[in-house]
Amino acid sequence: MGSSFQEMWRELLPIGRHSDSGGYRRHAWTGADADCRAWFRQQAEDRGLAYEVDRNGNQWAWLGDPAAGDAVVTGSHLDSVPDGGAFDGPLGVVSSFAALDELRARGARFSRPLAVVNFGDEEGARFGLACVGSRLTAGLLTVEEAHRLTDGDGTTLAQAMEAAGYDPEGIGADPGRLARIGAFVELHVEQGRALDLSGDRVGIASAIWPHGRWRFDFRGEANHAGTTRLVDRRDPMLSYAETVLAARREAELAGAVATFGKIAVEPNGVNAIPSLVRGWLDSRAADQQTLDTVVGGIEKAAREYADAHGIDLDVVRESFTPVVEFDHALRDELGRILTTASDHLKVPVLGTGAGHDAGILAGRVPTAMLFVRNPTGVSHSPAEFAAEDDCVAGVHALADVLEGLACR
Ligand code: HGY
Ligand code: MN
Ligand code: MN
Repeated sequence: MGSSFQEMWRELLPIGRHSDSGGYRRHAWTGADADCRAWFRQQAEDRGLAYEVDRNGNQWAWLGDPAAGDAVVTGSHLDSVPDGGAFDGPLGVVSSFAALDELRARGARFSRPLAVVNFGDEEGARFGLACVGSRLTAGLLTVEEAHRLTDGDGTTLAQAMEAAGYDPEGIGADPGRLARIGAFVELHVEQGRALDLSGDRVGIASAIWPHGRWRFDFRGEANHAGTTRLVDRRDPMLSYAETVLAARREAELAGAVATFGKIAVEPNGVNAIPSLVRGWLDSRAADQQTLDTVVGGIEKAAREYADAHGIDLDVVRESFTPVVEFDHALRDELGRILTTASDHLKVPVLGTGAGHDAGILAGRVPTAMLFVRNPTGVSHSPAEFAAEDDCVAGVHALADVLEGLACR
């Protein structure tokens, strides 16, 4: 198994890696994404698995007959945030194939169909909405909404899919496909240090915090940076900057998180007062009420700052994912399987503030997640890391889980 994991990992490593930053730019429907998809297809074919792409561009590799139903599905995503790390997403896909190899080496006999999946556009780096592939499949993103998505250059999702050789006319909810899934298990690198602190290699997910993305458009007046008196300016950058500080304050007060990580400025000239500052807020909290309080507080502050500077403000919620509680029965079963298989291994149960395709599917099929230790907790950064021993432990754990679920 170790060698199959390492070989896959080595093959995937150079794809979409930016030479200056060392981070990954595997954005949906780009050349790097196509290379990742070609890699997935090759893995499926090398293993004699039935390869298919669903109507939303998600890739599947099947062992057994999907039509038999009650399938056990595992996998994750291969796309990345801008300058992302190597592990967020790919660790789950590579571990899925490696776990399957391990089960075959063990001589496992499968009583349920098994599939490995690569969900498209999990990070939403290009079109601004996370988990597009799984949201469409689950019917949580309508076809009309999907067709309204555009990237920073004005390319629509449909145009991007078409350019990549996929049919955007076919996208939409896929309840028949979901009905054939009995359980979905996503393995993921931990995006925090809970496992490092507890001294465990592998954990099980309990819940995902509710989270969303809001776009704040501050509109003022473009003018000359050298000749416009300070008192005459309508500079949206000022209210934006004050709003960033307010976001930090509100999040601290509530024990939540709030981040402005992306900004667009017009006209974006060094010597011009901006006419528009567009900032995207990502905010997450342990519960809905707290999240509402935080975002409400940030918006209220933003309006006050905008008024004070003669700035027009529009706030649009671009996406939202409610709290996700993973299926308790499946979660307990994973705990039982792992503690039995690994001779009473301690497997902590952890919540997370990160979104996942597993969270999107959780409302439709029994879903669970495994986390693999991340010694620094860093994620969405080139510095993201997991030790090879821990990745191998994750593959063993996933193999045990798949065997426990699909071979009984
Ligand atoms: O943004 C997130 O939480 C996820 O990594 N897509
Ligand atoms: Mn991510
Ligand atoms: Mn991820």
